[in-house]
Amino acid sequence: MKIIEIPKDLAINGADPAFDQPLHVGRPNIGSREDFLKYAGEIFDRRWLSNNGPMVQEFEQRVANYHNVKHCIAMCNGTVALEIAIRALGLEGEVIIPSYTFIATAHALHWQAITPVFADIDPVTHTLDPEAVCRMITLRTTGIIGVHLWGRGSPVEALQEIADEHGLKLMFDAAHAFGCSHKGTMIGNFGVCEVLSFHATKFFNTFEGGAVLTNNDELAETMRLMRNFGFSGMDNVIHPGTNGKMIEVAAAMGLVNLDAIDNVIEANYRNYQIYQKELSNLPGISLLTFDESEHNNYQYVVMEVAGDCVVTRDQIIEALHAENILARKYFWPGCHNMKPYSELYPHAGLMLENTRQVAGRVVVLPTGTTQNKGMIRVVVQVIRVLCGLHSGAKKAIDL
Ligand code: T4K
Repeated sequence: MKIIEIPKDLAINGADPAFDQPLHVGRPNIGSREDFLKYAGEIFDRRWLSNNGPMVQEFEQRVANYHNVKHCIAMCNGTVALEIAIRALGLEGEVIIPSYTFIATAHALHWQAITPVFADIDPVTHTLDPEAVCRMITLRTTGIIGVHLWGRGSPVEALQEIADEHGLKLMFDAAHAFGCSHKGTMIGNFGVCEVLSFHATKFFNTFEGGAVLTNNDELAETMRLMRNFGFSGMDNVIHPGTNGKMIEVAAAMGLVNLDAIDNVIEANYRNYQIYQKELSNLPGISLLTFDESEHNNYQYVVMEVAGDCVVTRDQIIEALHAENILARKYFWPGCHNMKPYSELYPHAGLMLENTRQVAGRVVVLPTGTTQNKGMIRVVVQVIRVLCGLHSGAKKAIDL
């Protein structure tokens, strides 16, 4: 049910503001169609579709160069890349991760009979709180997986210190952090390795895809074996493995999207600035900021709705959805409240107060190359009008 009226003069691409196409979080960014079709033609001509083909090799080189890291091992998706990295590192027993992340971080461990132990986050940065990590270490702990949530670096130095002190392996789920840096160093250079996702909804996509970035030669070699059933040469299997390979057509999409990356950053940054400007004076509403001295992809516009705001987070989500604006409550309610973890570890929430609060106040807003200024202004208008209605204002707050 519609909750507010959008002013008729707010045209979106010249169309009626009551647009039929929903505005999604996660609309894919797609580079040049012509180049993609050219690459697809080359793939057909070559009849080399998978198994470490030339496009995958070129793609890996370019992604590694982009992140200034020695190795990029491309995979079929981010989840399998996480699973392979976890296995290649020899993690077992318990591994500490945030609960405030996409479920894949936890599943990649559970899938391999490793216990994900959920540590709380910093309520300001939304990334692992090093002190909370220390509290969760036991004799069974073998590793820590930090998540660079929203593309903002985890506290890598503090986590590395903890890992070194306790003899733990440290790796990162960098699914959101393609092209981002931390203290001037590109993501991909922290911990033993870092895992990217190239899912359709990500800043950078290969339809589906993922990769592990590492500077460790031996680990890179092991993961290359593991993603291809452990094959070394034609009839020689020398390692346990699975099928984690990226296919050629996915790499082609990646090459095309690498060429378009500056445009995507530009669009995301423009959208982020509009949101920032237009929402900044609404009491109880704030946007998560980015350190502009770093490389950022600005892929996630994260709005937080404080407890003293005139509307609740869920009222905002409801109003936006009623207007076909599919904003998301990422990563509510936290992995520990989802199965099987809610049943396996029913008391995990006792140590996760910040996670509970942050998960209860976040709304992720649509952005990307498919959303123009007019669309962003409609999203803003819905939020402003809703706040205006609830604060008893006689008329909607003007843009
Ligand atoms: N670690 C972290 C921290 C992650 O965030 C993720 C993935 C992973 C690991 C695992 O990486 P992958 O194995 O996925 O490579 C989406 C994505 O499926 C998931 O990749 C992503 N994180 C997560 C944050 O978002 P959902 O459940 O929100 O997907 P869904 O189907 O609801 O799509 C989101 C929105 O995007 C929808 O409103 C529709 C729109 N959309 C989606 C697709 C696929 C499109 O417009 N076009 C499309 O092609 O998880």
